[in-house]
Order: sequence, then structure tokens, then C-alpha cells
Amino acid sequence: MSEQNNYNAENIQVLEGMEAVRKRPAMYIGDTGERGYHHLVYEVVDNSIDEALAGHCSMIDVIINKDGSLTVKDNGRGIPVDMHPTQKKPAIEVVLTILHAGGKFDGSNYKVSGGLHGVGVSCVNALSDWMKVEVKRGGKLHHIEFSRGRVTKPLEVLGPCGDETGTSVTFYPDHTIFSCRAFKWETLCARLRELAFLNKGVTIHFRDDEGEAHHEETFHYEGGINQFIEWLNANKKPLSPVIHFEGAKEGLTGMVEAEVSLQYTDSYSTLEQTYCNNIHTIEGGTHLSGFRASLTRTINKYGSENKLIKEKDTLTGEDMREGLTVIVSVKVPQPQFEGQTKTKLGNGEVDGIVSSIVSDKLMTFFEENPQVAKCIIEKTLLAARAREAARAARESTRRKGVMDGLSLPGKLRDCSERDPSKTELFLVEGDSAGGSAQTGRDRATQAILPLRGKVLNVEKARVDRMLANNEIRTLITAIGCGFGEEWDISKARYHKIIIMTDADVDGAHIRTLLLTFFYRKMPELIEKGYVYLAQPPLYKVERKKKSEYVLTDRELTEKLLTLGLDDFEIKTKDGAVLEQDKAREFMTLLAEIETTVKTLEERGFKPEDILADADAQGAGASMLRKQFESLGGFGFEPSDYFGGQLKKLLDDVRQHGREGLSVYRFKGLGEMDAPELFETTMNPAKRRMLRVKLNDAVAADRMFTLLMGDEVEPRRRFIEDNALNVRNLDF
Ligand code: 0RA
Repeated sequence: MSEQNNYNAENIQVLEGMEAVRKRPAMYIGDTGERGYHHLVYEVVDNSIDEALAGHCSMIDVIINKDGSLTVKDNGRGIPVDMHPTQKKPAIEVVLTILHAGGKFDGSNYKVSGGLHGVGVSCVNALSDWMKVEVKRGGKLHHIEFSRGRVTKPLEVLGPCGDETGTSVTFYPDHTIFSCRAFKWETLCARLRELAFLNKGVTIHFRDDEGEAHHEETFHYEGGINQFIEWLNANKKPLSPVIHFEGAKEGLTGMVEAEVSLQYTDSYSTLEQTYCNNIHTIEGGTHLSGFRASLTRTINKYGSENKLIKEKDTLTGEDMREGLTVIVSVKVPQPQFEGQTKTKLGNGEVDGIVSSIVSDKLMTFFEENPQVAKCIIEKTLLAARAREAARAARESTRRKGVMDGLSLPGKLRDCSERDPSKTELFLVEGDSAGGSAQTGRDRATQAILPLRGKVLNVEKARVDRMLANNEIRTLITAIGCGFGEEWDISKARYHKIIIMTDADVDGAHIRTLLLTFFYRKMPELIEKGYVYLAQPPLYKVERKKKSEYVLTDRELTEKLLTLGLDDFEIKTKDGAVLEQDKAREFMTLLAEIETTVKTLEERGFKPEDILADADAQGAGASMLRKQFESLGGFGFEPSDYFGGQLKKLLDDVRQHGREGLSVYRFKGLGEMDAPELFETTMNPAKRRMLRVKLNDAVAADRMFTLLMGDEVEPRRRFIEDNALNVRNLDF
């Protein structure tokens, strides 16, 4: 009787816990958008990483399944399946249904990893439409199923499993809770790669069975964060080898472990990535401040002792970090996370621990490598001089009143509204488009800044040169936040800064130059979500005097195919007539094949040969294979395409779609008159825009050095590798 009562009491606790998570999901996983959706994966993977850190697991498989669910599988010890002593049910059920029971509930080892909120896999269970878990342990394969946190199939043994052990968790997020609909390959890739760098030796294998392009990647780094640095700096010119420090010291709540890897390159930017217990601490914290303090102290000490730094040289910490790429990774038993996004490490003692580890070992490194030390200090001195020159230049312009917003640049056509949350600044390429934009705009809220010629590439210029550039100065003044030490986001004069460039190569270049400037020099604008890309239409389609604008090549193709399929019958090889929807799917596939084939041919490949060669590698080959596999699904062979029959069918349908239609391709913004530009691209009620996001600082840094830096060969490779993707992205 008492046992029965006890059981009920426990059960109520479980149900209440799971309900609490479902009622306030954001409290547990941050939000219910894209972030929270991917956070579910990180929570599950973290459990496997914990097994790896404890030395019991070497392989982790992550698979996005065809049905949109996701599997995380490891070869660890397996979640315990025996009866839980107090809860009177299998331990695995406890782990998956009781909040915060995900860790080692025997209390033997603390959880060092853990997702951002460290809520455990039971939260993922509560927020999943269904979850299936398989455990290989004690010679048996076990299986249990849940729905929205409740057991739907109790634990059962499916059969023997020999001496294998491990856990496999498959879950399908509850779409009544999340607004996000699918896992993103790139997002998960970035995090899994990062985890593999941070936990050297672990192998993480990642596969996407859902998406169109069949992605697959394996992350395994014996070199850990040293290899992370090499990867980050792959497209930069190194000035030093990768330098590595590690150590452990007793903290307030147990052993604090710290690991630091750094390298100087000839770049003018700084990349600092810090982690606590595998969590990316975006806002920094005590580990970062400890590192910075010791770097500054050591460079100053070594420099002055060796007469490389004179008394008159006034170096700042920022000067010493120019060209620096550094990873700081600490393990803290009871981390405190602070800050707006709870990604700032607060444990005070970590500062001193990190700085003492770095100071000792960095000094030794400088003493043993005087050439490298000299090179780093010389770069530091140059950075300081450029900063001084920039400050002097700023002083003089301030005296002339250029920077304080009192005198706005003459080219700026400002709006009348003064409340920045209501105003927009359009950065427009060229004078003619600038003219149309100026005439067509809503004068109350829309300001126009025409940009002449190419914007300076800030990736290749120090501050002094940058501030000497007119275009850049105009931008800084118009935006109103100041620059460098005086930067103040609250002074932004517009909360929407919209880059409006032509849809051609020059336009793309100017857009990238502007984005480089914002990303490197005003990252807070991007973080706040103030930067946008306008989406001017590529085509104007006219039919029976009615005109319509089309934004992308893909949309045009779709339009033509839909119109073309009107009173047109498509038959498969065996003579069956395809239904409307199927026919459209088939024609879209043919159009996609055409694009891939064309791109490959332009690059000197023979698509037919690639298809015939089972060993062919690369994005092009896998895309082709996938597409022709789908073609097979319609009963056609590659020869039907390459023989010309299907190509002709596609042309006929498109041609039919074009009948009575006129399609005009815009060559630039300047071709649109003022009302047309406003209606299609600027009118807040009708336009489509892209908001520039900074999801992944690492990816962005690599991309900008790649696209804007000095190294030619990696850039060529990047563009070649991405040509297919770029086409398919309509970008
Ligand atoms: C609790 C205790 C033990 C292992 C685990 C949980 C565990 C959880 C997950 C989740 C995904 N993979 C996992 N692998 C292990 C310790 C078991 C023992 O002492 O043998």
C-alpha cells in the first residue's frame, strides 16, 4: 500500500516536471525558435560528450533522419537500465523523465559539459512529439519510447547485443511548441566541429539523410584546440607558431582546468573564442579577462626588458591583440553564467588561475623564441602608431565638426523623423540608383546615402588608412555611433541600415565590402539586427498588360513552368500521365538538373562521366547523383537527359509558359524609375529584405578573411567549391 502511494507520488512529480517544461519551454532552453530547436540536439550530444570525457566513449554519430527526426548515438556505457532504488522504475526512465536527473545521479562525477542551460535530456524528451531510446548494456539491447515526456512503450529487451555498449536517442521535436521546422546542416556542423576541437580524440560523425544535398562529415582532431587555431587561421599568414598552454589549479569549488591556444597572423583583426565546460561564452568573462591581462603584462614586461618597447610607446591591450587568434577553454566545477544572454563566465577565481598559467608559460616561450617575440612586438607597435594617427585624425575632424553628427555629410539625403526606431538608411550603389531612391523614397523615414565607386576593403587596411577614406568617414558619420573607443550603439541614427546594390558581380562585391566593414568595425550593428540586404527584383514579367516582379531565377523558372504546364500533359516512359503536382515536381527537377549540368560544364567537367564514375567526389558529383536518383524515381535514365529528349521537354514547357509573356531582366537598380524602385524594393509594406545575422562568429571570420584577405589560392577553391551552392541559393 505504501509502495503504491510512493509510486503515485513519484509519478505526479514526473508529470508535473514534464508539464512545467512544456508550459514554459523558453525558461528551459532559451527560446522556441531556431536556437531552441538546435539546442535540443546539443543537450543530447552533451550527454555523449560527458561519456567521452569520462573516458568511456570514442564515437558519436549524429544523423538527421529522413522524417526530420534526429538521432544521437554513442558507444559509451549506455544509460543504466536496472531498477532505480527509490523511484521503483528503470533508471533510464528516471534519467529521461525527471528534470536534472540526466547527469550521473550517483553523484560520483560532476557534469563538466552540459548545454547552455544544462537542463538535461529529460527536457528534450518533454519537448519532443516522440522519443525512442535504445541502450546496449549488459549483453542486451533495450528499447523504450516516450511521447511529450510520457512513457508510451515501457522498457523492453529486444534481444542480445554481445559485448557492445552504447546509447542511441532519436527524437522528433514537438512542432506545436517550436516555430522552427527543420534542423540546419550548417548550424549543427559548426557546433559539432567545435565540440570535436574542444574534446580532442572524440570522433563525431554527422550525416544528413533529410536534406536535398546528401551531406556527410566526420570531425576528429587529435590536436584539439591547437588544430582549432590552425583551422581558424587556414587563410591567414602566420607570424608565429601555434602556442599552447595548459594547467590546473584548485578553485573555490574544485579543480579548475584551463587550456589556451594562440597564434599571431598578419591580419588586422582579432579573434578570441572562449569556452567554459564546452559552452561558448560569447560575452567573455573572467577566463577572457585573465588571459588578456596576462598577455598585456607579459608583452610589456618582455618588451621593455629587451628594449623592444621604449618608454614613450604607449601600448594598449588592443594593440597587442591585433592579428591574434586565441582559444581559451576552461573546465569549472560549478560555473556561474552571467550577462544578458547568460554566456559570460562569472567565477572570480578563474581570472587569476588563467592569467598565472599564461604568464609563466608565455614568458618562457618569448625567451626561447626571441625572433617570434620581436615580430609580435613590432606588429603591436605598428598597431599603436596607427591607432594614434587615427585618433589625431579624429580629433581634427571633430574640431571641424564632422564626427559629432552636427554636420552630416553632404551626400546624405536624410529623413525628417528623428526617432531611430522608425528610420532607415539606404546605402545605394551608384549615383543614378541613388537619384531614383532619393526621388522615390518616403522622405519622413527613409534616408539615402549614395556610395560612389568601391568601398575600402577594411580587411587589408589599418584604422588610420580607413579613417582617411572618405566613403568610410561618410558612413561613420551618417550612422552616428562614432568609432573605435567612442563607439556608442545608443547613438545609432537609424535602426535599419539597408544595403541596396545591383544584382551583378560589382554589386555583390560592394555588398561584401560593406558587410566586411560592419562585421569587423561595427559588429554590434549586426548583433542588434540593424543591418539588412535589400532584395531588388531580377525580372519584370508582363502578361496582358499586367506586370509582376520576380526576385530570383528560381522563382522565374517556377513561374514559367507553372504557366507552361497549363493544358500540357507530361507522360512517364510507360505512358502514364503525371498529375499536376507531380508534373511540376518533375519539371522543377529537370530545371535543377539543367543548372547543375551547366555549372559543371562551365567548369570543364563532363557530367555524364562524373555520373558514370562511382568514385567521383565533391559537391557537384553528390548533387548530380542525388538529382539523377530522383529522375530514376520518375522512370527515366541519365541517357534520356543527356540524349536531349528531356532537355527538349523542359524547353518546350518553358517556351509554352513564355507565350504571351514578356520577361525583362533588370541589369541594375538604375534601370528602375523612382516609383518602380520604391514599389519593388523600398516600400516597407511590399518589399522583401534579408536581415544580416551573426550566428556563427567562427564561420563569418573565416569567410571574410577568405573573401577579402590576401591569400588567392584558398579563395579560388572556396568559390569553386561553392559555385553550385551559390547558384542554388540564388545569391
Ligand atoms: C547515467 C549514468 C551513467 C551513464 C549515463 C547516465 C549515460 C547517459 C547518456 C546519454 C547519452 N549517452 C549516454 N551514456 C551514458 C553511468 C553508467 C555506469 O556507471 O555504467
